[in-house]
Amino acid sequence: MDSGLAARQRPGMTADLIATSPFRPAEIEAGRKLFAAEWHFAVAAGSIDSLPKPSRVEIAFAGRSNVGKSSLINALTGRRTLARTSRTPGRTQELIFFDGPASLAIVDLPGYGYAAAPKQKAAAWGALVHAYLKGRPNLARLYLLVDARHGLKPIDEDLISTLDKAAVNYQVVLTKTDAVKPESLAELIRETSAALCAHAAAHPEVLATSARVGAGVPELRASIARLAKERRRG
Ligand SMILES: Nc1nc2c(ncn2[C@@H]2O[C@H](COP(=O)(O)OP(=O)(O)OP(=O)(O)O)[C@@H](O)[C@H]2O)c(=O)[nH]1
Ligand SMILES: [Mg+2]
Repeated sequence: MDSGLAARQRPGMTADLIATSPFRPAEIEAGRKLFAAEWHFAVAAGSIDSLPKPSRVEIAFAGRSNVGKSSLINALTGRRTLARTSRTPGRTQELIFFDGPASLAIVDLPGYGYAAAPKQKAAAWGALVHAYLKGRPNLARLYLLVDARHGLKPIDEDLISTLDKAAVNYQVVLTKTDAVKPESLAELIRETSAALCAHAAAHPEVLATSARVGAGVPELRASIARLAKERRRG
C-alpha cells in the first residue's frame, strides 16, 4: 500500500486522488525526529477543572469508540503501551494528555457513539469534550479519525458541526487501512474528501493510516511537525 496516499480538493475540480506524498523528505525527517524524542503521560482529565493549563501546543485525536485513536498515538510515538488500547469500545473515558518535545502535547479524546454506554455517561462525554473544543486557544488541530472500513457516519457529523462552529482546524485521518482493499480505500478517500470540501475549517487532505502496519504514520508525524513549526513561527 502506498503510505503517502492522500487526496486533495482543487478549486474547480472534483476530488482528485494524489498518490504521491504531500510532504518533502525534510518534513518526513522532522516528523521522525519529533516522535523519536521522549513522549510521556501527563494527566487524565475527567472534568473541565482538571484540564492542564493551556501552555502547550495541543494536537487532539477524536473519533468513534474503537476507531483506533489510542493505537495510532502508540504508533506515532513508537511506544506500544503509551496510550491504553482495548477491544472493548469506550475504554478511554477521560481526556488523556501526553507531553512531548517542543512544548507539544497530544490529547487522546474519549470515543463517542458507543451504543452500550449509559446515557448519563454519553451526555457527560459530550459536555466535557465540547467544552474543551470550544474553549481551547492552544488547540492547533484536531485529527478526526475515521475507520476505513466504515467511512464517515452520521455521528461524526455532530463533532464536525461543533468543530465548524468553534472554528477548530481539523483533518480527517482514515485508520485501519490494512483491513481494506486499495480500490475501496481510493474510493473512500475520494468520497470523504468530497464530503469535507463544504467545510471551511476542514483540512482538504485526507490522510490514510494503519497503526498495525505503520502505513501513513511517517506522513502523520510530518503533518504534526509542520503544525508545530507553523505555530512556532506564528
Ligand atoms: N486491523 C487494524 N486494527 C486496529 C488498528 N488500530 C487499532 N486496531 C484495533 O482496533 C481496536 C480499538 O483500538 P483502540 O486504539 O483501543 O481504539 P480507540 O479509538 O482508542 O477506542 P476507545 O478509546 O474505546 O474510543 C483494537 O482491537 C485494536 O487492535 C489498525 O491499524 N488495523
Ligand atoms: Mg482509546
